[in-house]
Amino acid sequence: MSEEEDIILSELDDEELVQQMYDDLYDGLKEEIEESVNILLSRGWAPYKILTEALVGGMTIVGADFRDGILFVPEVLLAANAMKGGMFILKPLLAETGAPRMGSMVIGTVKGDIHDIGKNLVSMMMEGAGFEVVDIGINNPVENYLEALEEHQPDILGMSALLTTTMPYMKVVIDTMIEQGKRDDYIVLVGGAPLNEEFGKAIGADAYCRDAAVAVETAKEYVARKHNAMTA
Ligand code: B1M
Repeated sequence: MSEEEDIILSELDDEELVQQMYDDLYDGLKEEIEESVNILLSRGWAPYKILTEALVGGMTIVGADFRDGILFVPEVLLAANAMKGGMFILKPLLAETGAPRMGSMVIGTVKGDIHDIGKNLVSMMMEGAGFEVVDIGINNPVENYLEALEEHQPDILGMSALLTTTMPYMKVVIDTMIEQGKRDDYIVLVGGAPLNEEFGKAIGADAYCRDAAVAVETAKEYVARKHNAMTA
């Protein structure tokens, strides 16, 4: 039996357990990640703290080694799958905050891009904050966004991109909305690791959101502004 198999997760203290979760995420061990999430919950950790400190923290390490050619796509897929296992447990807990209904959002990852962990996290946090979220998934051409906007009439359109090659597609979506005279009907928020505030401004989005917490705060602020403008 290897040393790894001897580890009893529930016997580790919080700090050791989080370190172990980094290792387990790195190794794509979904069941272990799920068990650790449950242990941290039973120790009174807030779902958001588990999400950001343990899961996102672990994924940052995976990202660095992926960039440096130490990890490859199959391993990163396993890590992503393990992360999703943990997120699945936290999702209902984040949504259970009893927050009043704040507004609605259609969100999707742009065409050519299949990264969805960040988008899912944003959706979860938005739902937790009282927003109704329609998630249209990954690899969305402009038509998908327009159809979803037409069908659901949300307050907000959210777009996610993780690749420098796919982020310009956000402009295609916004330009099409302008052409069709629909741009000002929605608050457009964009996010994803390669973006920044300048890019958000340059493509005509209302705001760039650095992370899921910022997305929630920005969404609240813009929806309040919109409602104030409507009642003024
Ligand atoms: Co990809 N990948 N990947 N990948 N991948 C990156 C993005 C990369 C930076 C890795 C690296 O080189 N260091 C790199 C992009 C380089 C670049 O463009 N500059 C890269 C590459 C190159 C690729 C491929 C091209 C690799 C290949 O095939 N050779 C390929 C492309 C596939 C495609 O999309 N067409 C590819 C594939 C994959 C996997 C399928 C293996 C897997 C995705 C699995 C999945 O998502 N289901 C994967 C993963 C997991 C990553 C990394 C390691 C992790 C991404 C992640 O989930 N982060 C990533 C490296 C990295 O980012 N460090 C990498 C955790 C997540 C919580 O953070 O997504 O940033 P993030 O979301 C944050 C914020 O950005 C923000 O809030 C979130 C929560 O705080 N946010 C929003 C995100 N979207 C938002 C939307 C909003 C608001 C905020 O709307 C309102």
